[in-house]
Amino acid sequence: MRTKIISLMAAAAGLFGLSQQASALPLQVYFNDFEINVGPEWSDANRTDAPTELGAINSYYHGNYSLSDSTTLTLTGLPTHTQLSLQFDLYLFNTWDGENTRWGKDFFSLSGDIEGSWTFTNHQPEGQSYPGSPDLIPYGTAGNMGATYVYLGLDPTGSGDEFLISHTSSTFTVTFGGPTTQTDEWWGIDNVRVTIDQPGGPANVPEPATLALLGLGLAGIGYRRKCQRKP
Ligand SMILES: [Ca+2]
Ligand SMILES: [Ca+2]
Ligand SMILES: [Ca+2]
Repeated sequence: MRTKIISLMAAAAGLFGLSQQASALPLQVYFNDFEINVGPEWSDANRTDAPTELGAINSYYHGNYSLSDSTTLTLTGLPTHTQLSLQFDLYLFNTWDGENTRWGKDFFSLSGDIEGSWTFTNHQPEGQSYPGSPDLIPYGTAGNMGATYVYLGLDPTGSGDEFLISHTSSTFTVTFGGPTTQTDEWWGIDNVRVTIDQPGGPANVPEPATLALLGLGLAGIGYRRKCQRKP
């Protein structure tokens, strides 16, 4: 499949228009750049090494997917929170046809706790429903869409946008869904990051080291009381 890649377009989730804020939530509860593995929190384990030209930015990503393929992220046991932010990079490979009705429409969708669906194109005159403007990074040598990719979103400096939602459940689930009814385009995701707020401020959430010291303190109290009961 790699040899069939003639273009690549990438987008960050936040630029889909739900939010233009930089991530401001303080507690990161999940991150995966897929360099090691996909992980059991995902419903599917596909993992692909990126083209050489992407190597400086990304290497492995979660994909490839096409047609009605989807992959679902499920996080459980989240601490108390009222807001949740999702960020990720989306790589769109080959000839995405956007709003073109003969060869599309080609959709990428989110469902579950975050809902949305957008068309993308890298060559059709009808355009796309996705409102953002990608950054252009040269890919290959020819100056046409077949030899370029478009990169949007989370960059190596860590900036980028996000989906920011009201969320209180201890479980978060989102499905990244298929783009198209055809077979000549596919996608992958990378740098998936989930952050939550901390009601009352970070000071109310003990860090692991604090919890360990607290545990030692309680153990010490128990030991002292045990000793005091001895005759
Ligand atoms: Ca990666
Ligand atoms: Ca196409
Ligand atoms: Ca198509």
